[in-house]
Amino acid sequence: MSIDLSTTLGPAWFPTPIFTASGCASSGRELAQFFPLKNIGAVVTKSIMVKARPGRPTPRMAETPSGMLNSIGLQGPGIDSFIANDIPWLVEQGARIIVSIAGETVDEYATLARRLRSVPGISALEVNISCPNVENRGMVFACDPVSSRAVIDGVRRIIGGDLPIIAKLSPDVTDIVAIAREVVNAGADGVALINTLLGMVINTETMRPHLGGKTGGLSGPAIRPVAVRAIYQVHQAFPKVPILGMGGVRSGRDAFEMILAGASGVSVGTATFGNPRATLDVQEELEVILTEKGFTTLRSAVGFAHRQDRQDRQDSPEMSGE
Ligand code: RRO
Repeated sequence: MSIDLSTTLGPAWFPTPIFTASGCASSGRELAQFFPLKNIGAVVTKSIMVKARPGRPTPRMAETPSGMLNSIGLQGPGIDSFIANDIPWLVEQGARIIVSIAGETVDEYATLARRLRSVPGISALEVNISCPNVENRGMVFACDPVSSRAVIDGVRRIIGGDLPIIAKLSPDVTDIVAIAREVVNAGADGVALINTLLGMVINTETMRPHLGGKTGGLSGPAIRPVAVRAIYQVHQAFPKVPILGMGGVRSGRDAFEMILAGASGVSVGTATFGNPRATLDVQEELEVILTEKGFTTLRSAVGFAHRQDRQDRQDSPEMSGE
């Protein structure tokens, strides 16, 4: 089989389009016992903050139909430890690295960008403006166009042209295209679609919310159609803006669906909890499907589902002016 799986997210190049999803494999240490991290497109690390953080109270996970809720609450070692320990380890593994960052204020994002801009071995920054597990909804920058723009603008000013910026957006908005427009205008090279949806489980025995943090982020196959819809809409509006798709991908076929919708890369997250090899399995399955469908390059499949759509619109009486 000779198929060119390589892809780009703005100026960043990757040999394959299948990545880990932020938050589901920390910095990759646990996964490395199952496959060499250099064999997948990239490791997207758990969103890192300026300071170490213990996260939300337990329980932090709940099973839901075709998915799960998490309320981790940005647990992590803080940027100094991350730069000292995790990045050098990932570089040693030969992994391509996308560092996910999260802050409570625009200034915190800028501080993280400043700390990371000269660290060697990073392919891109994922600017996570959509974590649902924060103290209040006012801190979910991606739910507001002005706040979304302010964060990306601040990071872009610090980073200059050095590193590609991928803004991670929330599906919990009325118009995701409007938010995508803001972050792209502020200098994002691409968008990551989608973060988890805000959800809740109430334990009917205790009659109280199950999660320590009460609400949590819904992930897994249950949200895949929401992700496909968001990717399709954003690709339709901005066909040149690269999209990293994620949300419930478990198989090569699921990844292929996101690619047809317009994703140039696909992250595998929740599936990893049941099958630690899931990212590599998805990659291998995708290669087979692309070949079966007659594609010789990954790139030619990106956004393919829009072609017929565009054709239909051109053929319709309103479009052709008949
Ligand atoms: O840490 C979390 O609780 C978390 C994050 Br940062 C995120 O972006 N999405 C999510 O579902 N959980």
